[in-house]
Amino acid sequence: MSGANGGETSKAEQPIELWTFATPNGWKVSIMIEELREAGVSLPEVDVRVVDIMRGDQFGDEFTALNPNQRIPALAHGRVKLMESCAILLYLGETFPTALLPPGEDRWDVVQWVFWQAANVGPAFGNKLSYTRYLADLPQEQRRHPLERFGNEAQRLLGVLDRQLEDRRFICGNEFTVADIACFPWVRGWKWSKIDITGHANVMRWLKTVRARPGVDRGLTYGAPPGETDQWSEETKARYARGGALIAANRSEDPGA
Ligand SMILES: N[C@@H](CCC(=O)N[C@@H](CS)C(=O)NCC(=O)O)C(=O)O
Repeated sequence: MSGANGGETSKAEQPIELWTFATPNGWKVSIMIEELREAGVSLPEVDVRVVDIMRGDQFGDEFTALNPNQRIPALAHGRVKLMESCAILLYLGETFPTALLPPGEDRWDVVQWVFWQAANVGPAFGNKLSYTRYLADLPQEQRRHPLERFGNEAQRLLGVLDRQLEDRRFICGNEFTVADIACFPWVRGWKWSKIDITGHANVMRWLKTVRARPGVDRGLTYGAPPGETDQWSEETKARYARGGALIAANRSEDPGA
């Protein structure tokens, strides 16, 4: 891309397009953007494009060209086009250097926890949520095994996280990093997914500490109905339950409806 002086426009000047929706994987990236701002990074313009996954926007041509996997979030920045929320966290962390993604050997500690979230927490919590809220109409005998399997796995993962947080303020030590950003939105939704975290005192303390950060607070507002950041209205719950059920059944609402 050429700048006004005919040279390469720097990354700091190229607008960022964030394609997202108000869900845990979407909030990872909006929290990252706001935490970078909190850390003093002067980000380029961020153009937030809402992909309403309950209407099937993720299957549209424009979004599919950006993200062949047809899941939010996705990000475009200059020539870089990215799917997968954790890849986006690492990209933003490297492009705009701060303590959120430390350099050198410390980086690997953070990276392993980011992968741990993507490979374990996301799938277990996401599946538990689906069978709890979105596939609630299935016969009980079809739900019993997945509910038990994903519920037990979520508890196992919470135990791992709780032990990691025993003598650390944040997942990788005293600094808040992209590892915390990756894990927080899924753990935060524990009441909605009916995954009881109250037996994990360190996780409860960490959740409160992370939630109190101004960058996290702003990041959570992206796409959320005003005033419903922490507590959805009955109407919003019903909308997510309906939309989630359609997604779980591989259908989406008629965009024209
Ligand atoms: N591993 C992916 C998961 C993305 C994902 O599953 N996104 C959900 C929302 S949280 C989605 O777009 N669902 C729409 C669908 O399943 O059709 C990531 O971390 O980005």
